Amino acid sequence: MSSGRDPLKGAGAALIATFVAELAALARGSQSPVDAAAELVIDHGPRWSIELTVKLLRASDKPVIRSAVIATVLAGGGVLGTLPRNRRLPAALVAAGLASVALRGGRPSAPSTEPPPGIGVVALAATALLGSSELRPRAVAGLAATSAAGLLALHRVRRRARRSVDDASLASPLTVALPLPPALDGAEGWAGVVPLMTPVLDFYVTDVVMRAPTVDLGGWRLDVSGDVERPFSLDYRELLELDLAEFDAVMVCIHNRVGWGRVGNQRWTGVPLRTLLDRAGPLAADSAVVTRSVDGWDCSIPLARALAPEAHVVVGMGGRRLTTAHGFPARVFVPGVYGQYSGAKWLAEVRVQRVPNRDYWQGRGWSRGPVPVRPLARIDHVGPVAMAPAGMIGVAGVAWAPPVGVAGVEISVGGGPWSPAEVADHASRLSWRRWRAFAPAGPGSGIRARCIAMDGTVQDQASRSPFPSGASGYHEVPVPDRP
Ligand SMILES: Nc1nc2c(c(=O)[nH]1)N[C@H]1C(S)=C(S)[C@@H](COP(=O)(O)O)O[C@H]1N2
Ligand SMILES: [Mo]
Repeated sequence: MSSGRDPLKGAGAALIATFVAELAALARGSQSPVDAAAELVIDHGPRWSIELTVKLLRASDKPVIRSAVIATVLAGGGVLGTLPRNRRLPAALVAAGLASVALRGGRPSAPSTEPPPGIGVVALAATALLGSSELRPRAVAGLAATSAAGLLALHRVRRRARRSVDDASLASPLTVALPLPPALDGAEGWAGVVPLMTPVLDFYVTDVVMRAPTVDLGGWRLDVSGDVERPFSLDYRELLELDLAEFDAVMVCIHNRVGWGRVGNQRWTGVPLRTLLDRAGPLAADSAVVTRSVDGWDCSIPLARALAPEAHVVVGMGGRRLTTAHGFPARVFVPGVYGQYSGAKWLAEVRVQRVPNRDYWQGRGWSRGPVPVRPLARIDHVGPVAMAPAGMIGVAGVAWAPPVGVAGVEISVGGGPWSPAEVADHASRLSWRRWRAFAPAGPGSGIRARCIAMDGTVQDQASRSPFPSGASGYHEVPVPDRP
């Protein structure tokens, strides 16, 4: 008969098993099994659950998914603990077998990141044995507490590996033959505007990996291949020896809601994608260019778009090497299309394909790409500013319309007529443009802003959520009662 304490004992044993599995994975230099399970959830979870997670948690979705995986393992252990003792081991082996198969069938990742086969089996068998043994609950509790501490320590070890790559990146300036003039737009002293260049460490991060891969430069190569005359590959040094250039551009995630910050502006360093494609010689003009990362994530753009001057293989951000979160050592970035259509971070391959590719996000119901970025204005500040005329408050924000650029921004107070805002200089049409205006202070009214693109397009007023082709509608912010 199972005693009332056995579910707890089972959960404790599951925690111990998780620690053992994580330890073995780290020793083998492979991916964390917990992370592999979390990525299975990301890859195969229903779309609404992923969208809800992104919506509710914004930036902290990954730790929450990871905690949910661990909670599920603990609950599983608890359930095993309630089984009659002689059933626990077979049940655990079946669960472990299923888990190992599932984890192995994950992303077509680089071999070194695959979770080790069989680790789940060993770990869960250990769980079952512990759970069914005559070990005193106290002893299990002690071991479980040690395992919890051990899991945290392992998490830190993995994080430290990433930090050391990032520290090296941030300390490595990239030199280009023709640097751009300093990024100034005349809005430096404006109250309430966000920086023209989003600081690298504040720049939004969107990806489907639980941890950014730490690519070892010694073994890294970029393959340019597929339906081309002369496939070739480059190592990091050879890539940096190509003609690097700087460009300023805004990157927008299609998950960005109106008024949100899944968008950032930066000065990027890279080599035109065209340089690589011309060298390889695509066989057919109607091909697609698929960019694939070291962990198998992919997206594709039509060849014509990949040959456009703004399309780049990017190696730097803010004048430094890329950090791991943003795709070290290289990524593809095509300004003007949403991030998920633009290119892979942790780039491994640029492949020209005549047959269409089924991109990662396309497989999840999003619009077939490449979806162009919708012109949008965002209000970042409404409030009193020095020099405001009597009864007026200051409004400030950014607007973007890549690749054509922002011609102007207009604001409307309380649903009234649109009036032009003052816009800062627009050094690059790919970049976002800062703006400011004065508005009469008054209770009960909202301020709206809209972007007018250089090609005359006026920001779409229809309110849309991000799925399936990007959010639209006006950003509206209430006016404070008093100036
Ligand atoms: N390898 C890889 N590249 C990727 C993604 C990803 O999940 N994996 N996400 C894409 C998406 S959806 C966006 S919006 C941008 C985000 O780049 P950032 O994290 O540097 O802001 O990267 C794109 N490239
Ligand atoms: Mo994105």
